[in-house]
Amino acid sequence: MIDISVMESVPVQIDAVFARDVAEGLNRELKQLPTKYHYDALGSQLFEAICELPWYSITRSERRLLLEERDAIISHSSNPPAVIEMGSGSGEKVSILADRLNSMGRPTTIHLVDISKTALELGTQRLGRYPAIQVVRHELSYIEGLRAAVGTLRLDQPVIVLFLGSNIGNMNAETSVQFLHDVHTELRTGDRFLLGTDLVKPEPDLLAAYDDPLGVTAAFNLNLLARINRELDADFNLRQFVHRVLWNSRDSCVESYVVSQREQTVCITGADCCVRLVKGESIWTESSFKYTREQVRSLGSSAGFRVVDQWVESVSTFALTLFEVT
Ligand code: AVJ
Repeated sequence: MIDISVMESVPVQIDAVFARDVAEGLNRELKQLPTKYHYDALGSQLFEAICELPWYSITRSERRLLLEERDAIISHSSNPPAVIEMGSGSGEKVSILADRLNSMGRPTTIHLVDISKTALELGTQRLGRYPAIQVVRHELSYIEGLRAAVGTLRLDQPVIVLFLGSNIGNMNAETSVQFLHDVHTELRTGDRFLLGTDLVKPEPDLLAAYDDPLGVTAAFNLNLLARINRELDADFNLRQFVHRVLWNSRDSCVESYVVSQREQTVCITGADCCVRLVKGESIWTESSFKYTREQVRSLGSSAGFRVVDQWVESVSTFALTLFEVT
């Protein structure tokens, strides 16, 4: 006799760091889950879908600006620059620059830094069509990946580091200043840094961007619970949670939560813990900070960068700011 129940139970390989982060966040007074865990294979694909939503303008605005300004961005020296993108995702943004670099005909290297394997695969595939571009991937966190990429550069090769898509928006004021300091530390005089930031806009527009009527963002957010179920052998009942967002005007960020629809206990076996949730209790999952143009410039300046230029997409207000290490 074959024991079907044994055959059907898929062994769960527990990632100890993920387990610890989840247990730690859920045992806080105000429950939270780390934002970066949204991006498993499904989460990465859901994010790509978000970028296509009419209510989420970041990606389209940035694409327009990159297309319009790519010569100003990459042609500051006679040598084509090496490009390093932190958080490259599917590689769609960097491919706009790659296309131009490729047509310049002189070989260069693009480094993709991302914690998502799926993202790196998509990015490598996309850049594969440019013969003059060599692609190097780094499955690492932003700064670790930046350091690894910088370590491979020739001394005479200019570099431009990209941090696009308002990825910086997931960092609070303190963390973002520290982060830009860390980026600055890794670079040499003359190196450039291009930062994409979403700007403050009317509240209804911000809320629709993070709570779209198709429910794609809700799926993206709730997938975090589904991922914990899959990878940490937990029993979140997804039908008992809803996606909620609010605009925090004091801190200037959109906050995302998953909210428990009733009193319930959830066990995360792989993290050795059970947590009790009351009806209406929120688990914080993400903050997306929004800036003014001046705030972006002074953020870079306070980290030691010189502002070279800033381009603003006026329709939906998004900014690309180009910095240089002096
Ligand atoms: C990838 C952090 C820029 O905050 O706008 C999109 C992620 N979350 N919709 C953002 C996200 C919900 C996104 N970033």
